[in-house]
Amino acid sequence: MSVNNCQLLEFPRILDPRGSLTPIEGGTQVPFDIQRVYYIYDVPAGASRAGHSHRELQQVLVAISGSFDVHVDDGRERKVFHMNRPYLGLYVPKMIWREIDNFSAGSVCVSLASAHYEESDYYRNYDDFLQAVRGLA
Ligand code: T46
Repeated sequence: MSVNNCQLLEFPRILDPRGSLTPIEGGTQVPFDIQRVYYIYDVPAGASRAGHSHRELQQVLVAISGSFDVHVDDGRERKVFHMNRPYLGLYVPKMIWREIDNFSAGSVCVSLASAHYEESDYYRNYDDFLQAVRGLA
């Protein structure tokens, strides 16, 4: 898997004098069926999240409110995405190391995930991730 497979997805925006609405449908706006949604909020200044990879899980990360940076790494190349629009999602496929930092005050990161939570799906140690990536290459 390559960081070039990490892509920004633009979701529909239904603009209205009452406010804006963005629908996200699994299998249509995101390239998998959504099995789980979780969100990260109340992040203290200077904190970072993630710092791991998934063996199989695919996700889409959305800055529903505020902004943050997502650093992605395939073991060879790295990229950074600054997320700051509620109608943009970052697709992160399996076997990509990710870290999230630079959260603005009050920001909320929503994750749409392709599977239920499974701790055995994680690489939480970077060296283990690198070994796995090299083994697959
Ligand atoms: C990711 C980034 C963006 C659960 O019980 N259920 C869940 O669905 C999740 C995601 C976590 N947990 C438990 C596991 C840990 O005891 O919540 C605790 C914190 O999880 P973690 O340290 O993995 O949180 P982050 O913010 O470092 O990472 C999470 C996701 O785990 C990960 O898939 O890509 O958000």
